Amino acid sequence: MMRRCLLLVAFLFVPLASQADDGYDLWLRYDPITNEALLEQYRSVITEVCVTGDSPTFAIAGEELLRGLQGLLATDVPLCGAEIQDGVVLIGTPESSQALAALELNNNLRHVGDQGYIVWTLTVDGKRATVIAANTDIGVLYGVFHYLRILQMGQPIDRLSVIDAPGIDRRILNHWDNLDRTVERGYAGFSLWDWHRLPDYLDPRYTDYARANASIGINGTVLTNVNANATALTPLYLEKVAALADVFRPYGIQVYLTARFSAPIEIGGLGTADPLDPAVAEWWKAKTDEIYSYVPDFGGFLVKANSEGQPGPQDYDRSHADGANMLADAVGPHGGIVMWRAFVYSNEEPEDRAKQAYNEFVPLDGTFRDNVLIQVKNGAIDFQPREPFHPLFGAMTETPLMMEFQITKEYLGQGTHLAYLAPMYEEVLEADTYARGEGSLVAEVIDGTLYHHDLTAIAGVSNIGTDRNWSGSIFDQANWYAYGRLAWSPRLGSEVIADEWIRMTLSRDPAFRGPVKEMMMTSREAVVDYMTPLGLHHLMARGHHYGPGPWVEGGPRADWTSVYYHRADSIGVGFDRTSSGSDAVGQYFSPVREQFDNINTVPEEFLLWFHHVPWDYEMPSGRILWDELAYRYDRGVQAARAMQETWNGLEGYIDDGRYEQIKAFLAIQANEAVWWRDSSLLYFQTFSGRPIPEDIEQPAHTLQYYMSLRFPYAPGN
Ligand code: GCW
Repeated sequence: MMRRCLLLVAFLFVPLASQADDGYDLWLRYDPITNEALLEQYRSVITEVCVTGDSPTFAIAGEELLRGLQGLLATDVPLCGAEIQDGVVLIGTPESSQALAALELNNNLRHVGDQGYIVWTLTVDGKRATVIAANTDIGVLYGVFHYLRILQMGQPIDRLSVIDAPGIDRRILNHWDNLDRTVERGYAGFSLWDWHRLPDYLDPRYTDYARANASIGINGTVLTNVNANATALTPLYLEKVAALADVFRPYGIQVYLTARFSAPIEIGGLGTADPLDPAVAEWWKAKTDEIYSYVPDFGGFLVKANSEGQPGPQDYDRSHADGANMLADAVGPHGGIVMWRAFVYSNEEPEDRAKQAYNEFVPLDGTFRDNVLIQVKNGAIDFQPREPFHPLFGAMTETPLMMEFQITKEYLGQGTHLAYLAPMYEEVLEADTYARGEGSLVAEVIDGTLYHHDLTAIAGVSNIGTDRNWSGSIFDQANWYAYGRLAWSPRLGSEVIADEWIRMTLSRDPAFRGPVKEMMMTSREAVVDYMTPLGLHHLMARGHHYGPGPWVEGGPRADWTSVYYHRADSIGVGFDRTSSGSDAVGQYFSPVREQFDNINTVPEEFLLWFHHVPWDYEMPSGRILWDELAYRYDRGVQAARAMQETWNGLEGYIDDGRYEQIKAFLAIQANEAVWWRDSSLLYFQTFSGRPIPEDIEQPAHTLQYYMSLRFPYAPGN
């Protein structure tokens, strides 16, 4: 009896910190501020909230502000009455608020366009006020989120002078979601879109999804997979799409769809999808008009054509421009756009796959309609842990190019490994193309400043699914967050973003933040090391891409094998893309071209991307290539273990639910890093014929063992 009582007592007094949290609230937790001095300061500056407009977006902005303040200040902040008081937080536009109009903010608002805002400390009607003002309702909502972020970051708020607007106009998520709710390369459960129950049942998660996206400025979503299904364009589905669009609209999020190029045949009953056939063009026009009748602010189409088996204009000997322009003419009158993907390569084409997109698209520059963007992956192969920037950036002057990043970690450890991707995004955005001389950054191609394009966009392949924590793992939420932040401000540093995310999502305690930021900032480099060091790429297992597969060869096409990319032989390893090899370097501007071409100047991280290097080549470290490769693989393992160790020392700073999941995932990562290192070294050893350096842990299994592992139901395939 006694024992049972004790147990009961113990059960009742579980400390708060250990309560399990599932991560659903993302970075919008608004946990109470515990720093007393700061809290007092905030409470003295904020006494009431004044919401001056009455649109659905205004309602959301007002609710969010109250919710955020209530959470952070742990007190109810009242709404203003007819007379405002000292300490009012006033949100509005010059149209919604006479007080704001009287302030003559127009000079400043002129600079923020239709999405930006100002957050200023001002005197309004003789009262001390914080003004969140914009030209549009959505600008107000973005301003509110910015303001709440300032509070979440613990920054001073008594003299605010924020003026902000997005660097890129369309900041879009690409969902590779299928109508059966599976998600291609998705590691966070199934698709959020519950097609079968739509439009009658609106899952509350649609609203939460929109809110989370709006909080980081994402304003577009492509609902369907680029490996497209024409059924999505039938009335049955358009009604469902419209229901989602209605939920998203007040959050400033536009809906887009993927267009299956052969839809006129599949759902239109035509005998062809030839873009120059008038009946085909007519069909798309009518279909597009129909879509706009359901979704009046429909954003437009995203198209994957003549790539990996998808139909396209080349099936009819037409060009990508013919295909894109036909669709552009259909959406154009409605203000829609076409995002035409440059991810095209052909098995029949003998050219190095890295060169094909450039070869295909550069000659078409100047032939696309004004409402067409070419959507280019960050690198020329495929979302590898590290790739040099795509040579198309800077190479097309007449056509707006948009960036496609992958947020879901198809090639970076999928659902479990910690790989904070912002440093990778940043590396690409900050890369200098030299297209117009020094300082022609990829970021400037994307934000339209380099070639003066008004139409600007960026896409991130979503990592969102039905998992309670949205992204499959807590740290993967940071990649969604970072993508949104960089899409808004392409020059914002990855470290700043990590800091924001940690404070908002995990803890404000400096003793926790420091080590966690360190983990995040080093994580992607660790993945590069234990998977594909020194410029190696595409060595993942076949199909699902889970785990190592440097031995993958044969099968339907050469460019779907690992041996195609690493080219290991008894002499050395690496893909010769120099001027004497495939000459992929020739697609870059000088002096990048010469830098990559020369083995003495190519950055070490791209060595084997561009050069076939002898095993005994002496590296800058003084080691021969083989030994260096072994040390890099091992360095990745050590880094993964270090992250694990750091985390194990951080128990108690956050709730047990999230803590334990992260802990388990880091253990998986450390084990899989060993798996990558050992299997890869054993495999490459069959070519190098050299021993794995003695001071490196030796593999626990044989190469045959690693090669025999099978994962038939690995997710996302
Ligand atoms: O990375 C590859 C993926 C495919 C994907 C393709 C693409 C949607 O393995 O799953 O298909 O790229 O980007 O089109």
